Formats: sequence, C-alpha cells, structure tokens
Amino acid sequence: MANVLRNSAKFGFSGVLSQLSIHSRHGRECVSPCFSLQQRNNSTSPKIKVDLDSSTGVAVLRMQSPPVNSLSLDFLTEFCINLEKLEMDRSCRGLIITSTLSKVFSAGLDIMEMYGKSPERCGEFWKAVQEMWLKLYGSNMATIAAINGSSPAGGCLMSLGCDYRIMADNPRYSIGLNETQLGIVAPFWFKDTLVNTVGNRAAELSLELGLLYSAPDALKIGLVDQLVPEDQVLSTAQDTMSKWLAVPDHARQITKSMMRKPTIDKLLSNREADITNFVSFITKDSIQKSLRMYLEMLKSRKA
Ligand code: CO8
Repeated sequence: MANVLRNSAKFGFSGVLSQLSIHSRHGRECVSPCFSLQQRNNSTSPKIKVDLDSSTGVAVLRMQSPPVNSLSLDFLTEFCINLEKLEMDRSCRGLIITSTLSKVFSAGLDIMEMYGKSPERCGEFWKAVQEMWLKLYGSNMATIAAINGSSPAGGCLMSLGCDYRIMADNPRYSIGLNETQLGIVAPFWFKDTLVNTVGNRAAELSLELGLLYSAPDALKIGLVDQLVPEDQVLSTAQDTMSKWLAVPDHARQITKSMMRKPTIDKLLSNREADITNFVSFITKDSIQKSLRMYLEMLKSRKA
C-alpha cells in the first residue's frame, strides 16, 4: 500500500482507491473487514507499553496496536497519559518511541475516526491529535523515534515531534506527510514542524506533492537523521540516547524550548480555530464521500 500511495500523486484520492484494490497486503489473512475494523477500534488491551530503565533514565514506549498503530482517539489518549506520566517522573530523562509491529511504525490518523462521526466527536479527536503533538514536540525529555517500519502522515508527524529520528534501512518503508495525495490538507502546525526539520524548499515540495519518501530518500532530505539495519534500530537509539543524555538537562531543555516554543505557541494561540477548521473540513459532504469510498474499498479488498 505504501508503494501505491507513493506512486499515485497523479491519480488523487480516487486514484489511490482504485490502485489499492489491486495490491496485495503482505499476505494477511482475510476475514470480514467490517468486523475486524470494529474489533480493533473497540479493543481494550493496552495500545502502548512503556518500560522505564531506572538505571539509565531512559523509557522505551512501544506502540502495539495492530494492525498498523493507527492513531485513534483511544490510542492518542493512552499515548498522552503515558507521556504525561513520564514527563512528571523525575527519574525519566529520555524517551524512545518505537513499534512492536513488523513493517509499520504508525499508519497515521485512524481513518475510522474521521468518517461518519458527529462534529463533536471529530472535535474531540482533533484535540487529542493536537495534544499528542504539543506534548511530544514540547517534551522536556530527550526524545528519539526508532522508526522500524512505514510512517505516513500522522505517523510522520509523531516522528517529527521527536528530537532525533533513526529509521530502518529498508527501501520498502516510507515516511512523509502525504495528506494532499488523499485530497486533504496538512494543517499549519504539521507544515511548521516539517519546515523546522527539512527547511522551506524541501517542505514545500514534500507537502504540495504529498511525497512519501523511501528510507534512503528520507535521509537525503533530512526527514530522518540516520539509517541503520532493521535489527539495530532500537539498540542504536539506545546508544544515541546516551549521547543526548550526556548533555546537562537544563541546557538542552532551554535550547529545545528556544527552538520550538514559537511553533508551539502558534498552535496554542489558534487551537480552537484549528479545531473548528478541521471539523468543518472533515465533515464536508465531499470529504465524507471520499472517506466512504476509501472504506468501501477497504472492505471490498477482503470480500
Ligand atoms: N486508519 C485506519 N485503518 C488503517 C489505516 C489508517 N490510517 N491504515 C491502514 N489501515 C488498515 C487497513 O485498512 C487494513 O485494514 P484491514 O486489515 O481491515 O483490511 C489494515 O490496516 C492493514 O493495512 P494494509 O494492508 O495497508 O497494511 P500494510 O502493512 O500493507 O501497509 C501501511 C501498512 C504502509 C501503513 C499502509 O496501511 C498505509 O500506507 N496506510 C496509509 C494510511 C493513511 O492513509 N494514512 C493517512 C491518514 S490521515 C493522517 O494521518 C493525517 C490527516 C490530517 C488531517 C488534516 C485534515 C484537515
């Protein structure tokens, strides 16, 4: 599917749908799609697992919400609660975020959260997306994304929220803010975060074309900082973290705040308007129709 999205700039959203229907999906077993989607959304098992090593002060947060770690309201709530706990824990100085799933870091926002939902629910969802970014981008901890699979759209945003990104050196994995390919527009704070990471020109190309970059191409534009063999992503993140933690916390934190605060403040002072914009956009008939087509296509792939 990543290839489909990467290669479908010229087709737009409906093109993505038609392309999707002819691609295999890593041989996953086919069961009723309606049932499996609902089953995933209603799952009460933890979507996040956190291990804090008190001897190093480093926590590893593992996303474990099959099939693709999509960012549902439940997922985001759990993610934010865990982040807040770690933030308040004085023994925790560094955070590594990774995925337990093979081939996927996070598929981004959960599309089911944006289809057929009331404006109130959409607003609640969007507030949780904002919260995830605000907490991560503004974290006092040193943060590293250990990207061990594909990471489109909201998954890319989560990675960009970290201080450093290490990705598996696998050209089949992709990362990027591909929103325009789905006919939707990345909000200003997605854009700002990307500009802060890769610079204005690369961000402009990337956002307008909705580019998904292979891991090597992501390294070339600075979207990720380092590629390593797949089985070394986590250990490299741990080694790298020790370098970040060798810097005195207060100096690193003040510097991080100096770099990121203007971007954070921009969202904080426009938060309600941003929610209103999202709700009015996502509940438009035309956008809902596109989402419905997308969901029908997902079901038909398993019929
Ligand atoms: N949300 C919900 N379900 C998803 C999502 C998602 N984002 N992505 C995949 N799934 C589901 C699939 O439908 C499939 O379901 P089922 O098993 O029931 O058929 C299952 O997860 C597995 O998917 P794949 O078979 O495609 O898994 P692969 O391992 O082949 O590929 C990928 C994994 C590469 C992650 C692939 O699924 C992918 O590229 N997904 C794209 C997801 C996507 O489109 N993300 C964009 C979401 S929008 C966003 O994040 C920002 C929006 C900003 C909004 C601004 C508005 C103003």
